[in-house]
Amino acid sequence: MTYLAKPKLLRADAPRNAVGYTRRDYEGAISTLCAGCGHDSISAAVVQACFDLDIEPHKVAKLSGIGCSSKTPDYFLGASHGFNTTHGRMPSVLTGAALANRDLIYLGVSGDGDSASIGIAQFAHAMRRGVNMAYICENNGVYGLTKGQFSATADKGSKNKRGVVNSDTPIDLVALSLQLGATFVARSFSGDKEQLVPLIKGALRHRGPAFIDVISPCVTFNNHAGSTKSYDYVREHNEAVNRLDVILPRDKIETSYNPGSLRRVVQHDGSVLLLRKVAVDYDPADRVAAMNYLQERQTLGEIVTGLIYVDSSAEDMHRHLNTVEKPLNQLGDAYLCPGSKALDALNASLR
Ligand SMILES: Cc1ncc(C[n+]2csc(CCOP(=O)(O)OP(=O)(O)O)c2C)c(N)n1
Ligand code: SF4
Ligand SMILES: [Mg+2]
Repeated sequence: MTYLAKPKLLRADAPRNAVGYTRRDYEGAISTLCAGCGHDSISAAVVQACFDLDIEPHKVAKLSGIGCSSKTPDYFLGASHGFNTTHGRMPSVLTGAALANRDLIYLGVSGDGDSASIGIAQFAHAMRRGVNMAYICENNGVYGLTKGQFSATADKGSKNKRGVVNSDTPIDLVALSLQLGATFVARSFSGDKEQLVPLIKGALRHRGPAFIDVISPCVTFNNHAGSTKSYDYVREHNEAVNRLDVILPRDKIETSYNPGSLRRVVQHDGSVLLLRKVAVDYDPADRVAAMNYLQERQTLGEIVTGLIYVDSSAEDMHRHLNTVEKPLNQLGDAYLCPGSKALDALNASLR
């Protein structure tokens, strides 16, 4: 295995965030993906989001499955916890890690093959169980790593590089996550950093299952005319419903926008999602309306992007299961083994 480490040279005047880290501290190994792959832009957006949010790198656990997309956690947050699972199994491994230690920020990275084919059941259960995580699907409509077969998110009628037409109905992971109970749902484009970085920030600060579908062109196998996941196609059909800013509790909200075109959503941790409306009638707090809107726009051939749904008072898996707050590896013997009297009382309560 080749591991390409970045040189450690750092400018003395490199800007530092509130916890003393430079942007470099959030980077990882040098990417081995194809030059121009959308996935590399998503990695850069993750680096920017974590730097801006003043997250300490050791407070993050990044998990992925298998695919070019699932390789990317190696290219960012080099000082964070990481686990590259098997194909489609990121959600269950992440769920287990989150149950053992709820103190970390969980970031799951996956691809459309990893999430919508082999891992679709895992994806579904992580959403419906309310796992507290930011789940990013780097969606290029193909299995990039295994040389460009159509994935389950490829649009019906779209063409592969050799001109073969896809005849299967696509799975829309955004629509599915809404139906399954995700409480922060967004779609973006790897070529739109201005939209993507705040969405990742909002997802990382959200308590509950936050899902972001990022259309991320595969320049080697799916960037030709006839593909609906190419740079040109997505730029031409991208319909943003809103634009997001994330304001941390310590920051002052200063904006020059007309209040009528703004919506403020306060999350559990006090951070504020400031949504600048683009589609004036769009309400991101209405799950059913969001589902209808997606369907309507999809039939018109549009790709809806932005923050599609958010429930700022959502509950997560820890609340549902009443889990212990302390990480399991920090619980002492007295807590884990309360003695025979406690066991007798427990047994008696079950008789
Ligand atoms: C159990 C299993 N089945 C199949 C494969 C082969 N395989 C590796 S990656 C992949 C698809 C990856 O597609 P996607 O998640 O969309 O990632 P991309 O490479 O497009 O970013 C497949 C089918 C595997 N590694 N393991
Ligand atoms: S094959 Fe496609 S998805 Fe994989 S690195 Fe190359 S451009 Fe990216
Ligand atoms: Mg893919």
